[in-house]
Amino acid sequence: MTGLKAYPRFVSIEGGEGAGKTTVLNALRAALKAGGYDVVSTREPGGTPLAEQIRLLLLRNGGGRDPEGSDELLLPDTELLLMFAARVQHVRHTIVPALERGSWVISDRFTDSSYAYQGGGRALSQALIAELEQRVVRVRPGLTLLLDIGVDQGRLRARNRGAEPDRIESEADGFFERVRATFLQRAAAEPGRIKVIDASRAADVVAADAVAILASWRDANP
Ligand code: Z5A
Repeated sequence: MTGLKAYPRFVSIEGGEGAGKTTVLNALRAALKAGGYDVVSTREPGGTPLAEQIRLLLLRNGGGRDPEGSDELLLPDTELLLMFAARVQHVRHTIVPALERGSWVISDRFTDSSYAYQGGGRALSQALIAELEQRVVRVRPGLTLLLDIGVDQGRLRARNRGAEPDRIESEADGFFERVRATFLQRAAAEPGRIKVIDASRAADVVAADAVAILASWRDANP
């Protein structure tokens, strides 16, 4: 991981669909605030006005085609570059300024999602993703919580929410199996940073685990 600056107060939450990232993010935020810390919670793709516009482009569902009516497909390489374009805006305008002020930053997804979805799911080059990470992102979280859940269970939870699936959520199960496998490979390769949490359990149990991991991380990185 040469060339990447790790910020101890930068925490990302990763996982597949329906893993419960939103619930965990709220619990971490509440725990830090109760300890008197300033917290910025944010998400990817998104986190700045421009990056949120890029998110709309990435997630709108036309079966991969332009919903304005043309038959132009959003290509996998375009998806990757748009994810990184949004991330650069997010890092420079939101994340690094907050960290430099001394705040904690909790992000719902960060670069590990690009390795998992574009690298694993779409089978794009992991080396290219690493190059983009090193050259344009240049930062990484000190701590990443990976909420791991079986694809069927996660998709069922997401479906039960009742919202229309977005463009990426409309992918087949095999895509999400590759995403999950890539997240787990990354966790095995970086056990010091990426902590795996069994997200198949009840929401309060998962949140309590996440808060406990954050508390010991915070105590070790005051
Ligand atoms: N993406 C990418 O491809 N490349 C990248 O680099 C980045 C992102 C950064 C948008 O992300 C998409 O962008 C995403 C990856 C891609 N596409 N997909 N798929 P997102 O994070 O906004 O979308 P998401 O992963 O689909 O979010 P989600 O389904 O909302 O997941 P979640 O936030 O982890 O779940 P949740 O909203 O907290 O919970 C889902 C439901 O389950 C909800 O009704 C909860 O009440 C319920 N829930 C939560 N926890 C539990 C437990 N423990 N038990 C029972 N029920 C629960």
